[in-house]
Amino acid sequence: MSRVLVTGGTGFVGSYLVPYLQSGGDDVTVLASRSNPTINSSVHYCEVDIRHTAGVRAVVRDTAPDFIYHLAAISTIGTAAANPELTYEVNVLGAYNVFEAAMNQSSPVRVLNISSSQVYASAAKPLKEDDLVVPSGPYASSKAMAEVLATQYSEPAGGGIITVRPFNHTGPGQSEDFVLSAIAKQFAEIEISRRKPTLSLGNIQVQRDFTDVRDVVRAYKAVVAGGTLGEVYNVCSGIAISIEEILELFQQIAGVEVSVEVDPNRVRENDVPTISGDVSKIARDVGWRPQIELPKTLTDLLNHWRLRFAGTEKTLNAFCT
Ligand code: A2R
Repeated sequence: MSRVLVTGGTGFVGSYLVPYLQSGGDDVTVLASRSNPTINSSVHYCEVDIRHTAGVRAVVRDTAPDFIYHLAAISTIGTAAANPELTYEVNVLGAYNVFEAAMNQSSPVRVLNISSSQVYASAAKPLKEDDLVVPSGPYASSKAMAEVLATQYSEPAGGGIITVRPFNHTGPGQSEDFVLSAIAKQFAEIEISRRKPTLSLGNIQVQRDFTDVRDVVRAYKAVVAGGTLGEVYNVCSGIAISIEEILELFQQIAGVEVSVEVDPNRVRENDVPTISGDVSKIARDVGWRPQIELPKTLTDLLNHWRLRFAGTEKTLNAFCT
């Protein structure tokens, strides 16, 4: 059994990662600025702001973890753009606090640093880990800065930092700030006649690389177990699919035909037409590939919103459904 600290373990990804780690026998402690025991009552919670250097150090010292999954962050591009100062504090100073606390333990800890595909410069081909990093905006910049910080720590015996760059990921319970959850919600509203069969969306021609959050948390554990210290790994499917194609899939799953009206608030200026990742490094080094097909993810997303509207939302634990 390993002792594991998950920062940001109350968030969307954390609500999948924590039970997944527990199901493998790990003893999990969650650090977040507010506790949320409804997600999982068998977890130890530490309410600490990640920006609080001494608080983070105390949690790491008292928990003495073997591994830290550092998820805590301002996690959406929109919130980051509206709150740049907070974003740099949480995403950069927060990462610094975690790295420092981990590497100054008497037995240095292995840390998984969650970065983002957003750090890459756009390119018309699947992005590889050694492609150019040219972040744009506070979210991507803050993630790139945390990556640079991570490189400052050489491998203390047993410890060290590995970085992952997840591409778009989704699954039941994700906020409607994210496009696939927003679409699923609108389909569920159409089904109960809460909305006419017209979806309000941004640019549906853009192509993105989507992975199911349940595959993403498997990737994180696999990288912690078998990844090389100091390395960076993409977490992606390697498949670019347009929002328009995804709409087709949703229409088949729901058995509903919809039209689309463009919401100017959701259209991003200079939206990159295609973003996809190259999955070969993580597949080669740790043997991870996504297993969940997109139609299954979309069905589960839609069912989640259906249940919410029916007032019977289940406690999120995808591994028990
Ligand atoms: O602040 P809380 O209690 O709502 O917890 C959130 C935590 N967090 C913080 N924890 C401590 N001190 C802070 N100042 C602070 N600010 C945020 O980070 C929550 O548990 C987590 C963020 O969850 P979500 O917004 O749902 O993000 P998601 O999608 O789970 O993303 C996880 C990671 C992030 O590093 C993203 O940038 C990356 O994956 O894509």
